[in-house]
Amino acid sequence: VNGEFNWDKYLQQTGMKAAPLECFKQRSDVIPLVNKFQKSQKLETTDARNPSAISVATIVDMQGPRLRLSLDGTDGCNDFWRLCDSKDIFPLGTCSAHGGLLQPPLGFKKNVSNWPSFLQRTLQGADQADSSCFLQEPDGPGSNIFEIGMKIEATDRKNPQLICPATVGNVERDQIFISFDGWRGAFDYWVPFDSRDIYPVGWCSVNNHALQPPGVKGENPIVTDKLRHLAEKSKRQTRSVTNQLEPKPTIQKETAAPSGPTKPLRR
Ligand code: MLZ
Repeated sequence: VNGEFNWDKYLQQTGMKAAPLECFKQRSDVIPLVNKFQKSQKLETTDARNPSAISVATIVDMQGPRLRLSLDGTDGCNDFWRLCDSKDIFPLGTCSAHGGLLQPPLGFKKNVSNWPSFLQRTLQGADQADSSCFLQEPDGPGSNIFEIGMKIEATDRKNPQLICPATVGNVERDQIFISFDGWRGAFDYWVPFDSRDIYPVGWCSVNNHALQPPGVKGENPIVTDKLRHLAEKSKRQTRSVTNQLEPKPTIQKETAAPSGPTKPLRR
């Protein structure tokens, strides 16, 4: 699925570490999410651009456990992706069961006064996603334990169909800065540590989702120096750990008792 890109090799080459699973809301790096949804099914979802409103959407594409949703009544320019265990998607009928009203989406093509009749038509005989498709969103980790320099997989928010290798470029309270490997910073963004747009290394491969290879525009200038420093530090740590594993010499060089004659050798 991931074509040429090989995380193991890449981590080795760069001397960097993958962020541990405990950092993520998306912990499943070994168990794939089961996506039982099908294209063209309808569901209810919060509007990505207006999260207080719930609208009707159609699944227009899928990649692994991700669904591309198009809000009914819009032109598709503001489609967005959700995981099949997102807490922001619901079976049809959920809104009214809770006494709510489905809202016309931002970008509704018609006059808002046409919404009730449009809604009725769009729901009539709709191919609806069964409630068994909707999975429970996992609990997030309680706190931000990401560290600068950790490698992750992240959604490219400018091309949200893409997931790309990235580096934690900075950490600030509950936010982390996503820095895409091999791009110059135009795609980078801050995100809460429990975001659904970041995944552990290996997530794409396990979940049958394409992973883009890193760009070829060199290292990210924002993090380059920090990362170089961290890479050096982690190499040094690895070395000193290795040293500790080797049997310690019983006699240190500087304090070593002379093994030869007690008097210094004359040269
Ligand atoms: N073809 C597009 C995709 C960029 C993807 C970057 N992802 C971090 C471009 O070159 O702009």
